[in-house]
Amino acid sequence: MKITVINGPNLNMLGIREPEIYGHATYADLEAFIRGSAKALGVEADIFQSNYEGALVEHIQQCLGTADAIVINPAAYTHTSVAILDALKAVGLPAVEVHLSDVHSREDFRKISYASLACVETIAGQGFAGYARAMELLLAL
Ligand code: CA2
Repeated sequence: MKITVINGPNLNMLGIREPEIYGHATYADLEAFIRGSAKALGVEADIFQSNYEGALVEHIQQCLGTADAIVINPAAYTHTSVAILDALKAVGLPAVEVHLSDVHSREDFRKISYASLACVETIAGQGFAGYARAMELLLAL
């Protein structure tokens, strides 16, 4: 099974700022965690990060025919992007939305997720473990 993991804007800043919310681990640590979890589950993981909405949309589109499922943390675009929602709907692959922090216990605007409308599940507040859980869920589908 091939799973594409897509991370949105500012996640490349992990470990550099706001450790009280996102922890001390870096984006490279997150990539290593995802690769390790994928290996343990016996799935192939392709990991992509961008700060640009259009690049995220294009990467979602490229999943058509190249991936079996998507794990996505759209970061701030979660709360604003109809384009990312439409791209997820367009490819029609099973997708799970992941957030490192518990978006439901933060500011009101973080409680709104457009991406969730195209996802089978949302996992929030579990840190890196949320990505492993998302891959596990997709494998079980
Ligand atoms: O909790 C999450 O995973 C989020 O998707 C992270 C986004 C935020 O906008 C969402 O509401 C929830 C932020 C991405 C990471 O931003 C950082 C900023 C500074 C330092 C480290 C990370």
